[in-house]
Amino acid sequence: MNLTDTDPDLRSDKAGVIIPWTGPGHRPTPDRVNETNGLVEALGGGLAFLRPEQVRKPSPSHLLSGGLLERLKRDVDASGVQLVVIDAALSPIQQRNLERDLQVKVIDRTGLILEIFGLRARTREGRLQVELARLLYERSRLVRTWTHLERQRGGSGFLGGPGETQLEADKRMIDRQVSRLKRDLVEVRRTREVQRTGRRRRETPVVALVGYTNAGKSTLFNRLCGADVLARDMPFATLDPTIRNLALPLGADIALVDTVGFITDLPTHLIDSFRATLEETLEADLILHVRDRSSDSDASQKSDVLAVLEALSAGAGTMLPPILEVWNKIDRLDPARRHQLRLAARQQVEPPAIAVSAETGEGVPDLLALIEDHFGQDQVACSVTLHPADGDLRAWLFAHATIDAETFDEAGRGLVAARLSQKLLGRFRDQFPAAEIVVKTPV
Ligand SMILES: Nc1nc2c(ncn2[C@@H]2O[C@H](COP(=O)(O)OP(=O)(O)OP(=O)(O)O)[C@@H](O)[C@H]2O)c(=O)[nH]1
Ligand SMILES: [Mg+2]
Repeated sequence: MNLTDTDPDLRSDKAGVIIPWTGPGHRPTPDRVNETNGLVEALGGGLAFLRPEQVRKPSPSHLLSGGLLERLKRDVDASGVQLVVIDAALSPIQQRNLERDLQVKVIDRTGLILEIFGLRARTREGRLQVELARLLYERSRLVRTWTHLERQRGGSGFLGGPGETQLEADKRMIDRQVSRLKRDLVEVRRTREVQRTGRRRRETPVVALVGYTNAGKSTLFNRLCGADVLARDMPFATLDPTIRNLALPLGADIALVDTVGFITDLPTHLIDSFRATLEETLEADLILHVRDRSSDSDASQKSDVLAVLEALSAGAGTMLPPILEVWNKIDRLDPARRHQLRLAARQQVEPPAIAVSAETGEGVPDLLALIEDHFGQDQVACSVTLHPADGDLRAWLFAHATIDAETFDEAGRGLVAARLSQKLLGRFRDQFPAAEIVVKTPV
């Protein structure tokens, strides 16, 4: 079995899907059912049946047992599906037992999301990251591979016999592949690091679009940048980040980044292997949190997104960048609700919010103005005295700051009036500790 290839069978088969839920209050909302539907359709094979199923007592051996399992078996036989998706977390044992009883391939939510990532990854880094996540996932579930391989080799189950050796060998094989992948990733990232340093040197503020999958990040990205990245009604349409420069109405440039979407129960192996890409988001100067305000699940999606962001920033030991909320898809709401949201957005201070439709463009000019305000906010005005030998200093100022005026006195000293952000001011002081600078009021 090649652990790293996307299983072609999964893509061509119709699937049967169960969304297990436990007690009251956990019944999946229509949006959640839609999401699962979308995830399974993203595999490309279509859907034979999908239903939420209340599992009062999850069985440790199968998750579903008794009548539920019987019914599933009947549906599988009747529809002839070759794939069953259980939209929950299955233990390796549960997965193996279900496969044995149903005689079809069974995957859980993590397996499903990993498959879709596998189909979507385009760049080398994206592919390496998905491969790494899949390997780590497989490694954590090796109990299944063990039985499978033992059966294949006719192992007789002696204590410490061939089966166990095979398990160890499998683990070693995966570990070797993991190390190789990690090395390749370091190499790919080094190349990207060079490009990022270039951006930083130009001091273009970076703004990252972040949000739940399907919230409309790419649609907004395209509208703002006149770009043409894939925006589709399907989960994880975007996997690899795209960056474009964008001129704000008053002329300042920002670099806008479109990123991979988040999802409830994002597999930890995926977070781990996408950490480098995701952490770039944390280096942004501003996060635009795009929310689908027309979705029933908007509130839970928001908290899932924030939980991932907070976990990432805790892991990286950094502060989260400032967040601006973009309340998207308001065109899908009735006029009264739309009006109400527009007002509520205007009143919300922490974080600031703006109601828009990326689809129709409504509210987008206000969004741009809000971004502009944000970056305008921390500008300070200052005047710097330049001596004839201060060529470096002058060059730095002209490269980084907005210059309002430059005058000279009889002694040949220059006086530059400039505006720059607090962040740049800090850097200026680090680099030129002896400079004669007078900071005036914030602009
Ligand atoms: N009605 C309406 N539909 C929208 C709006 N914004 C996005 N959509 C639709 O929502 C779907 C998802 O949009 P995307 O831009 O691909 O969403 P995304 O956040 O980039 O999703 P991922 O890349 O999968 O994380 C597409 O079918 C869009 O046409 C909007 O403002 N109004
Ligand atoms: Mg997208």
